[in-house]
Amino acid sequence: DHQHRRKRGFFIVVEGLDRAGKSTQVERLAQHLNAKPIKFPERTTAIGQMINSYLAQTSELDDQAIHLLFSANRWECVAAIHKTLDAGESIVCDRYAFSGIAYSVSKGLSYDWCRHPDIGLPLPDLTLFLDLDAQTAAARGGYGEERYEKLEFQAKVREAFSRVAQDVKAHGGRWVTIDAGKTLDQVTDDIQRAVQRATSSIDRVGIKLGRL
Ligand code: 2DT
Ligand code: MG
Repeated sequence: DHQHRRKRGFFIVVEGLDRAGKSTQVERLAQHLNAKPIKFPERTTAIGQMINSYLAQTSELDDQAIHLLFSANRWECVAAIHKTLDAGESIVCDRYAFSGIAYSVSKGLSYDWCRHPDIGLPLPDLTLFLDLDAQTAAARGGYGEERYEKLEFQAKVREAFSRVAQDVKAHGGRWVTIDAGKTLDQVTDDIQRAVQRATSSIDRVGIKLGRL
């Protein structure tokens, strides 16, 4: 019974284009909250290894097939996510189903089709979207050799993310856009403020974790 009264951890997702600064900010936020950092794709599982070789361009897969693998990669981690949150530990997650939708829609798949396999996954308490225009992201340099790391494609992804944001908000999710064009420390500050605002309101009303 005391298990039920223990506060669960917060589930916070960080999204954005490649080079928006997600890895650094996830690391900083996890440290700040004493939370567990995780990321998708989780490349170490059997499914994750298939995703990794697809991203590294050493294998080819149909757009639909890789979309479903990304989703399956989340589903195989759901039990561990719940276990962590139920134990009272918060999670800061680098990419989630919103990347799944945005990247696949940018290839021309339908929005509704892309959304379906992730229905029922835990809904984050808060999603922080590190927003940066594709030109600025590209100018930061360091695009690697991975699939999708091209200016033209990234511009489409940013458009797709704005549709995802509207959809999430329409379904009662908390989505906060952060200007990722500021300095690292300013972005860290903005993130911490947004998290503070969101988590204090969750504490007050005791909202349970929802579902996508
Ligand atoms: P990283 O560079 O962050 O490791 O991401 N992606 C990611 C998808 O296409 N679908 C998904 O569901 C997820 C989670 C975004 C690797 C690339 O994989 C893309 C960039
Ligand atoms: Mg990348």
